[in-house]
Amino acid sequence: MSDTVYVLNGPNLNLLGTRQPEIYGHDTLEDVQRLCEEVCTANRATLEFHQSNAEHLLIDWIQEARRSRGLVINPAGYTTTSVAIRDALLTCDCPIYEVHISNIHKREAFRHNSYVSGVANGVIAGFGILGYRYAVERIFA
Ligand code: CA2
Repeated sequence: MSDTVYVLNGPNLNLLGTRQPEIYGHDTLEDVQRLCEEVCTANRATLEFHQSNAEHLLIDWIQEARRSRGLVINPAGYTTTSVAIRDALLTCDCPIYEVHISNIHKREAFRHNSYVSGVANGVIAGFGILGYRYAVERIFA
């Protein structure tokens, strides 16, 4: 097991803070990275923080994370579509936490059925970007 924590972000999350602030808030993905970095630094761990709009890149990072300390993932739009991301997560030996900035259960029905939740150790939704901090803290708890 390595002392690296992976935090992965799916499609369009690079736009965080620039659109739909009523749903996603005003913080940017750099702010999210800073939160995660603080927790990792306090626990003498290394952070691998990534975002991609490409499913295959997310899968490559999940495979890298297989023997890491833990993996936090906001699959964004791939949450409800990607069997391939679920399959990759199933190969992981590390704890997996799924994070959503918004409360997906309060939103449209098509956002409710996550392929990831059934293979995650925990799911956080609706806590804004603090959800990422809680998930990374849980890895060290
Ligand atoms: O609440 C979340 O974190 C979501 O994973 C965000 C996804 C959405 O498809 C999920 O249902 C819930 C959307 C990410 C798009 O992010 C944007 C952020 C700001 C502006 C535009 C898009």
